[in-house]
Amino acid sequence: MLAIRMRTGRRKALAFATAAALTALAVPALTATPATATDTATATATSTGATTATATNSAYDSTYYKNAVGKTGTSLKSSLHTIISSQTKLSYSAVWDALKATDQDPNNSGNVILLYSGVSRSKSLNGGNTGNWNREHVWAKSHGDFGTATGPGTDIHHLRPTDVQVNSVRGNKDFDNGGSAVANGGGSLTDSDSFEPRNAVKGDVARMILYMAVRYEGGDGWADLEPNNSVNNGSKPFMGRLSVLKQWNEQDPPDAFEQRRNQVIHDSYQHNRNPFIDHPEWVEAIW
Ligand SMILES: [Ca+2]
Ligand SMILES: [Ca+2]
Repeated sequence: MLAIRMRTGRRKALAFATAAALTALAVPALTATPATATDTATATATSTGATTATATNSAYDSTYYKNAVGKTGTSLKSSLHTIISSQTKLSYSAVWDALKATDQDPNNSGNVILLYSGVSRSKSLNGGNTGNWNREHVWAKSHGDFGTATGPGTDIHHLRPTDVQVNSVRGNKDFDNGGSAVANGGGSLTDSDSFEPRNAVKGDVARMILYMAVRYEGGDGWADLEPNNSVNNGSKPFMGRLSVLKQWNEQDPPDAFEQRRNQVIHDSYQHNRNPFIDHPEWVEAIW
């Protein structure tokens, strides 16, 4: 029953996404794009035997997402903003323990997986020295100047364990394709104005950035965070490059690790969800 319901739901989502693309009279590639993202996400859930994810999406569509399902564009973004803004907020010091749970290595409960390098490292090696892991703000703190006060700077949907030195290389660069290999970066690339994470987390990065754009709309004392197509955003409350983030969302659909992470944040910490992990096709529906 649940599987059938999910398929129906996804077909509806696909129909909306396709209709939106047709309405926009976009280039032909765009009409095919939502189908690819949707199909891949479905296939991933099936191939990993993630019946939980199937039931989860179906259940949340009729509850958590009920005021968003069926919408597109600014209407969808606005509804999702209202939904995900109801959350518990963490202090920056509480983020350490939260990340030990959300990013736990599925093969070693004493370790976390580092986002950019893919390395498994002991949970106890958190800190600021070489060989430690620290709290990377995927939406760089300077892009909107939110720092580490309780708010966007402590929102664990975009905070991830990273190697101290790789974190330093990423700095506050925007995301884009290209550059040379980052030392111990697991295949990540960088140049003077951008950072390209390893393939396995490209979609994760895109969905984190777009979560932040929907969650923070400027009405709560924080900057209105938005994606754009630039790579020299500096301290402006923008993050690029949107066209590339959309590609990454499609080429790297949510996997079991990312879905579990979303669930742990929802169940045990912030009690809100990243909608783009549950519905990657909503990226195209909004942007
Ligand atoms: Ca991924
Ligand atoms: Ca925003």
